[in-house]
Amino acid sequence: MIKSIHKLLVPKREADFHTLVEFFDALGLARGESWKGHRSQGVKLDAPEAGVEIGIGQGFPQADLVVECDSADVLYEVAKHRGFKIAEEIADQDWGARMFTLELPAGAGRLAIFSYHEDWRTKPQVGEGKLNASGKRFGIVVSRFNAFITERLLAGALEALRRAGARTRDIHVVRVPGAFEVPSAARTLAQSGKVDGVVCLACIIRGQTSHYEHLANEVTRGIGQSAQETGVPHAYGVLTCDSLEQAIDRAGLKMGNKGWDAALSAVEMASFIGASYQLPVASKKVTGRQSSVARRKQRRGGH
Ligand code: INI
Repeated sequence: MIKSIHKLLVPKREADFHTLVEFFDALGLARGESWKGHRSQGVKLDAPEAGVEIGIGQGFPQADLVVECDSADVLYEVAKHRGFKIAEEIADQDWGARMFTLELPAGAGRLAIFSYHEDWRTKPQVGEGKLNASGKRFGIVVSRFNAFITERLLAGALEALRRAGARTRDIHVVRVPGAFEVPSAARTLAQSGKVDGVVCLACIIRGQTSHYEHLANEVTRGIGQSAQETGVPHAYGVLTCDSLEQAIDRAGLKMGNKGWDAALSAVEMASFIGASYQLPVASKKVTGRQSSVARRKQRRGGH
């Protein structure tokens, strides 16, 4: 299975290496692994989505690397501010995007940066957080009780946060004895002011306790109350199952892992709440811009 795809840039001068790292940092890519050996050093900068695009025909960006972002205009200003050589000025494209290209230092290639136009008139005004965790900090509270299950939930949550763009150093894991202790630890993390979201992971199995209902209710209530009183998003990754088999099914890595699901809920809510959500105001008539539907149609038809 493919784990990731990275474009390799190897400038000759160390100064260019740092310029490139700072530039991609400034674009908002998330710092991934880095290393420093006796012959080389490197750092990975990850995007929430990456891959290979294969095209044929005309009108493609003339670039070695293509970045899609929320606003090409903002990144255009960043690029100019950092002294990058603009190869093609920012302009509306006939395929519904706004794009510019720049020369990376030391012949590292040409980079195209674009964003699609958004037109609120053609779609309902939907508000939602983004599944982008870059720059966000998360606390994970995980119960040691039923560790066989909860460690799988933890692995799923960590992988989901990393894939959504959170840096490993921005994820803080707290282990507690059992589900009952999860809400108070979650509240402590939320009140620390150092996390944008808390992921709560535990596993309560009916057969294991005569007070299953009390425990499950109390944990659920405690997590909800902490979320509401602190204003910090808490995600509920607590399995309440009739049997160990059921718990195993819900803690499978990748496919059906409640820890993974909870982590993505925390990312979405951290983005929504972190953006101090405001109801969008009906937009003025936008001229010269395409609707997203037209954009999609046109995109299917090519550049
Ligand atoms: N804790 C769990 O996380 N899951 C359980 O199924 C469970 N059972 O079965 O009792 C459990 N009990 C421990 C509880 O959460 C507290 O840690 C303990 O009571 C100490 O406060």
